[in-house]
Amino acid sequence: MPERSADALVADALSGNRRALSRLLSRVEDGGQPACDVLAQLYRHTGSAHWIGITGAPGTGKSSLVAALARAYRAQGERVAILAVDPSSPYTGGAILGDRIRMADLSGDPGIFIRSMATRGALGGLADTTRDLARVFDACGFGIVLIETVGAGQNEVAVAQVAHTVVVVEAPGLGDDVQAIKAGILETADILVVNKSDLPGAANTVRALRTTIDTGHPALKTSWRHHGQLLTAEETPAPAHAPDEPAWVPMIVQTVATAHEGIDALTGHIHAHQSFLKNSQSHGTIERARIHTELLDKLRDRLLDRLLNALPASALDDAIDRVANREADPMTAVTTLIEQSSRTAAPPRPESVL
Ligand SMILES: Nc1nc2c(ncn2[C@@H]2O[C@H](COP(=O)(O)OP(=O)(O)OP(=O)(O)O)[C@@H](O)[C@H]2O)c(=O)[nH]1
Ligand SMILES: [Mg+2]
Repeated sequence: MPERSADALVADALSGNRRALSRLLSRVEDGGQPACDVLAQLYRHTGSAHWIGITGAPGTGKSSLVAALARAYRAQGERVAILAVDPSSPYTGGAILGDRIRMADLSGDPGIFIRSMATRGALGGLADTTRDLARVFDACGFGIVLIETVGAGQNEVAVAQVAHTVVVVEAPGLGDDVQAIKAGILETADILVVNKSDLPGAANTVRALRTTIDTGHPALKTSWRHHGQLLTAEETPAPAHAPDEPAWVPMIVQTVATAHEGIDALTGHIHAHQSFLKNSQSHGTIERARIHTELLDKLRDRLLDRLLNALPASALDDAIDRVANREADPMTAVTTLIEQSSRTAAPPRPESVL
């Protein structure tokens, strides 16, 4: 079957066709120029959805929480998209969110769309792809986008940070100290959930989290930390929030996802964070900081791609050899590579000369 044109596919997906939406998501996930074409058309339709990242150590109950949240948002009349990002184990078929049964009663609902995302290679691009897929849902009228990702390391933290509101899930009994602290994801949290609060030890987990927050959570110093850290320290001239503006301090919510307990409190806190972001004096600054980072990342990627493509096949290997053999230092090798690429770069095609 011939590839549908970007125009037709986008129009069908925007009008609510689920098959078209599914194909659009695949096209975006596959990347390259076809993805760029559809994203360029979709972008102006984005900006109304709230993206909620659900992250935390394996087995804390993220999928259960996502299912419970999806149900709660459906009851509020929202259309809900669920994006499951699993960096380690590729999902197959219906094994969505690692638990078919839990999600089964959601999958017949036309107001819910569930998509799992295999990583296909480099983790570095995962956050980018997640952002692009969330944009597809956003454009297609899903007011809530739930992004589940295992908070296991820096790359997964980057995925969580794509979201507007980051919910970090903890559970009792995962060890003496709070797991997320080790993984470095606690400081990205806007809301902390102690799930499995029906189990012994929940109160201890809450206490440990509260102590951590009270003793110097970055949010107590800057309200824009997880958004603001998109800027490097040198690039950040001053806190993005107005000095007299209250900072957002992460709240702790206890839930029993499997029994739907605490879920309304959680959606309430998510809503409060959404309002905080919207009403914050620094809203525009935060948004610009996010765009700034995304543009720099994309520029870096594109320029690197262009440079590598313009190099003779063995140039990079030769440079590695020279550096390894102490014939050239790394910076000199890079300078040589840049010179080589501009020498061998194909002259611009006439039609692309402005
Ligand atoms: N007792 C209790 N068990 C729960 C609760 N929430 C989830 N579980 C159970 O914990 C197990 C893991 O739940 P999941 O929702 O798959 O956890 P997850 O964090 O998505 O797991 P991964 O995606 O594998 O990291 C399942 O057996 C759930 O039934 C809860 O609130 N209380
Ligand atoms: Mg899961």
